[in-house]
Amino acid sequence: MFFITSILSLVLVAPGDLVISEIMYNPDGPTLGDDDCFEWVELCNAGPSTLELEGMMLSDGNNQLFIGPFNLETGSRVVLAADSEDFALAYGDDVPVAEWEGDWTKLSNDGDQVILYSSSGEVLDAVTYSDTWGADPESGSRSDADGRGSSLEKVALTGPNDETNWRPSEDYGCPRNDPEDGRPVCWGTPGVRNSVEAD
Ligand SMILES: [Ca+2]
Ligand SMILES: [Ca+2]
Repeated sequence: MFFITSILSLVLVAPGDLVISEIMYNPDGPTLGDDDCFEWVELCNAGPSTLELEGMMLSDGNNQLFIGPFNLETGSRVVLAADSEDFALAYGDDVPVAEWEGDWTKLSNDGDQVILYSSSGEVLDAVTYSDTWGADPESGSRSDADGRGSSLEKVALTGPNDETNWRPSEDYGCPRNDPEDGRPVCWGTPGVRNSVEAD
């Protein structure tokens, strides 16, 4: 039975079914903490069927991690966290987190690539982000996702992975303030719909 289920999941998953929907690449802000403890990536099942994530791989081109058993229903999201215990301390225990083995895909604070592979090695999604995404070149202010509390969120889940379709999160659910300008800061929306999501 396990064999049949595995084959079915291999057949059913296709590029676009499972998307990288949110990236916390620089939590080194005034309120969250170290990269090694608080980086995370959210995946969303945008396809028509429940997906088994076991054996899928996330890579930044250097480090690779392999996702453990996790059944992700259509429309649902799951988080891969650099450190699941630290993640739970920050966000609570209610956010679905998948276990993984291997090396955390350390996400550069300047820009990096995040590549998601199926268990059969097919590229399902790939994002090459930059810390310029969400920055304001005119004022020179850096992006809210660049160590100021926000994550980077995908706007249209079926849209392109470029700076027109990724923005800093705007959900000011966190009751803390940026010491630079006093604004409330956001830690993103792990496990739930993105604050800037369009479809
Ligand atoms: Ca980082
Ligand atoms: Ca989200």
